[in-house]
Amino acid sequence: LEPAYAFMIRARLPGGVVTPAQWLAFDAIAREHANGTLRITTRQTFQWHGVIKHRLKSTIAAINASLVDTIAACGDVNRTVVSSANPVESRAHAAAYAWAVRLSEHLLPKTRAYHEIWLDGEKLPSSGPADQLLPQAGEGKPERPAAAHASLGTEESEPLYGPTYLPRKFKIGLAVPPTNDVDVFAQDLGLIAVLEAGELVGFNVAIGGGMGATHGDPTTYPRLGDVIGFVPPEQLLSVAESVLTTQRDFGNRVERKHARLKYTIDRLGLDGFKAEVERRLGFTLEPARAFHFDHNGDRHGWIEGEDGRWHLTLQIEAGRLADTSGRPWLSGLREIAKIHSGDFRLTCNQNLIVANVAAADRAAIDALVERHALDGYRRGSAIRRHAIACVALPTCGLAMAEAERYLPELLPKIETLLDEHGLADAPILLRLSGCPNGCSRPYLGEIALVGRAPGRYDLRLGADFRGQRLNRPYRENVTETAILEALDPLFARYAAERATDEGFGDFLLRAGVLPVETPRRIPAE
Ligand code: SRM
Ligand code: SF4
Repeated sequence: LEPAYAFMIRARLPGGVVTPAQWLAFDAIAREHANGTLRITTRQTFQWHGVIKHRLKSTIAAINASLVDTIAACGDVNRTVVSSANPVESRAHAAAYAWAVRLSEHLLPKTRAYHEIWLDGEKLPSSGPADQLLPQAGEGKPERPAAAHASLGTEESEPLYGPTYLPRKFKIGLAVPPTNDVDVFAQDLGLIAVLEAGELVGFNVAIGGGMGATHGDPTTYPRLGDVIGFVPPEQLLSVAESVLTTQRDFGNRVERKHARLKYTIDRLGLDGFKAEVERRLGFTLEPARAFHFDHNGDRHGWIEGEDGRWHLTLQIEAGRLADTSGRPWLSGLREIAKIHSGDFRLTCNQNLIVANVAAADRAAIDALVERHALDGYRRGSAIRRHAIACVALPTCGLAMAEAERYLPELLPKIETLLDEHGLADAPILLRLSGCPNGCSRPYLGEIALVGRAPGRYDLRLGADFRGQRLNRPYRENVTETAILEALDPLFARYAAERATDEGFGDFLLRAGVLPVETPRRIPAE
């Protein structure tokens, strides 16, 4: 008799858009095939935990039946492409999302293996909502693919990846300033939308971002991407392909710890890597355009879009949708999906946007939100609204300490401290990771805890709230008591000495608590 091995399944959901019908399908999969929860990830997709081995195939088939697949959601390939979740601002946001879908499709593995193993050779009939948003030919934008999924799984070999795929995972994110909600500088390939008169004219290209590190190994480190130029939309696919294939051909295939693009760039030198990309392209990149980010969080509550539709951002603690005592969130979202005619958008901050709501439908959504205790975004402290935590224990095999399950314990203690210093409304970016792999992008937290051992963390401080500065180590391998003792006097000083609108991380540098010099990469201590 085989033990009941349980697995995690992750959907590929470029840009994080889900229709109500898909939501209902995912919810049913969570209850019937998994552990009764849906988990929004830091790359704006869903994970199902606790899928028993003999149910893997039927679960993946059920996900595919909802016109979403799980191809390349894991592995040494291009992963789910993330894109600014904010559907509010402009048509440029829709265009950026469409590019996320297009990049994701373009860089997919092309062999039939996935379909043969999981779907008995069947292909998906057509795409979901993303397909409808793809820019049309003749608009100075790329042509619409015949059907987003129709070209999948037709090849015998991998035209792009070759027989040995990439040395390591590869991640792409698109940000639409002024919001950096995807943490564009944490991506292997970050694309910063450049808008002129509200229209998308291209992207600044940033390469070499990555968070993962190993405790005690200074040759591993988090790194922020470098902006190397500007690309108009029609050249975007070629640029992405050239960066990816340069990494494919030059990445370290001997030492897995040094296999990510960031290490390839540091080994070849940024100029050397860029020159190789441009050699493959056959042209040089235009100089980068000016850009500015305000913050890398989500804007909670209702926001009106330029077309008069409304969008409600809900705060979902650590992205976990479950029915727990006093928080019937999974059921609440199911009820919303039943009446909602717009779509849902997952954010890279593990939150959820009930998007594209007609003004007349807002009251009904609000009633369901309130009835199911999903209205925490109205009451919670600012630090709670922005906190994110990786999954960690019990399902993550790499976890050294708790993260998602620890967040609800830690938050009230930090809130009490903040309250004592009159800082309840201070939006401070808190990130928890159960190990230095950094799945909550902790090196970009103004306050971050990185797990070392059960109950012990490295405390890191001093990132900005824009995703443009890494934090620095402040205390190593400490307990909760030491963490709170370290934070207390810093909160006191922040309350007394901060300038108007000065962020906590910025203050710590200005006040001399932390070194001002911004290491572009920080060796893991
Ligand atoms: Fe991650 C591995 C969860 C975003 C860096 N990550 C894992 C695994 C699969 C553990 C494993 O390999 O056995 C975790 C599964 C836990 C579980 O039980 O579900 C896991 N990572 C997650 C998620 C679910 C965290 C979350 O709480 O939301 C995120 C899923 C993303 C997605 O939907 O695709 C997640 N992981 C990230 C991010 C953030 C991002 O991409 O924006 C990072 C840092 C960025 C980066 O890649 O540099 C990240 N995960 C890692 C690493 C370290 C990679 C490295 O370069 O060193 C590992 C370990 C590895 O790859 O060997 C890892
Ligand atoms: Fe697991 Fe570490 Fe990623 Fe957290 S940061 S989910 S503990 S691999």
